[in-house]
Amino acid sequence: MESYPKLLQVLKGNILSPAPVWLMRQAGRYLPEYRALRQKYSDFLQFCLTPDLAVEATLQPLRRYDLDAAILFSDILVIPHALGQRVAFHEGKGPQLLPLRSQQDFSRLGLDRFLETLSPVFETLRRLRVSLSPEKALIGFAGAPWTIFAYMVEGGGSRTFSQALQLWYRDPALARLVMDLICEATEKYLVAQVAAGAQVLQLFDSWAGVVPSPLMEQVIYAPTRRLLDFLRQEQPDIPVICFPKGIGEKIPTYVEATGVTALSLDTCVDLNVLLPQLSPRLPLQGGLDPQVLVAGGQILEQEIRRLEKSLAGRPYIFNLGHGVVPETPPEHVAQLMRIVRDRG
Ligand code: 1CP
Repeated sequence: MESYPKLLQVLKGNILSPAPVWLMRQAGRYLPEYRALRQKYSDFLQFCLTPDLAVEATLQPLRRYDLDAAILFSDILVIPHALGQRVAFHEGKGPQLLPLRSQQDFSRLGLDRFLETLSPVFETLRRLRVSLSPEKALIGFAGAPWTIFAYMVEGGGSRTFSQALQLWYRDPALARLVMDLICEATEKYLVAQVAAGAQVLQLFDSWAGVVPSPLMEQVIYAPTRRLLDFLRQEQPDIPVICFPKGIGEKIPTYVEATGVTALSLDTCVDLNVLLPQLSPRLPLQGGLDPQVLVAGGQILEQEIRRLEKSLAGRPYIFNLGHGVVPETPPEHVAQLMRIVRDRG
């Protein structure tokens, strides 16, 4: 049992104190060694699809901090890329995709070369599994179907994703076709990640919060349920953590409607209101405001203790309520680790 990853113990429903810890976006731009590595390669997608680089970027934060898990270094937008959509990352501008708005745009996409295009990701996972010590969990991930749909239809980041929402009203038949393709692709992708060594999966639904209530069933609940049912059937022992960012008071409905096995909390939820509505057995993760990590110092300790107090008595994995932001001082992550570990 000694070397069985603590993260997996919690995901099976055990309560550990101190809680295991990893951080969303624990690799990336706040680390000088990542910026140095990244500087040498201009194309971010190719960076993600080069195992030497992706392995190195994944391991960088684990060399600095005693994190309980490594998360595959990649991006959620490798799925549209592998389906044949044009995806580009421009410095400072975020991702840009050739927007998918018509049946004709849709007809250019397909699964023919999907797994082949993503094969470097699987190679990265295989190499990571052998280089990580057995007590470190290896996390694979994908965007949740709606968040991928949002980027594919909108053509890039957006505050509202109005084009993506419009498609459900304007041409629901096409919207469903696109969503089905994304679900099928994501199923194949995640099953292949598990075959390559991922022990936990996380689904990032970063833009769940922009979806209006009447669309929630079609756009969020049904596709997520389909994906989780499929994974449970194919890989019954692999826990899936879902991160439906920004859905607030809809969380209990989301849990019920999708059958999630573990839930990652954003920074908006009021735990005093939410927790009494959730089963005490549901493993939870996250919640710390990434801006508190930027601030560091006393407020960081206060907020960590407040979270731990709220979540005491539940299976809980320490994490942020969203990703580490680039301006985070790396010393503050070291401080976070000391505070979280100093317990139990
Ligand atoms: O030049 C660079 O270095 C690009 C910056 C960058 C990085 C480091 C991007 C572009 N993606 C990533 C890595 C990444 N993305 C990881 C692995 C790193 C880790 O977790 O340690 C993961 C899990 C993601 C997931 C991701 N990509 C999400 C979901 C999580 C979230 O933050 O909400 C989303 C929405 C994306 C899209 C994306 N990719 C990159 C950017 C800047 C964005 C966001 C664009 C936007 O604001 O719409």
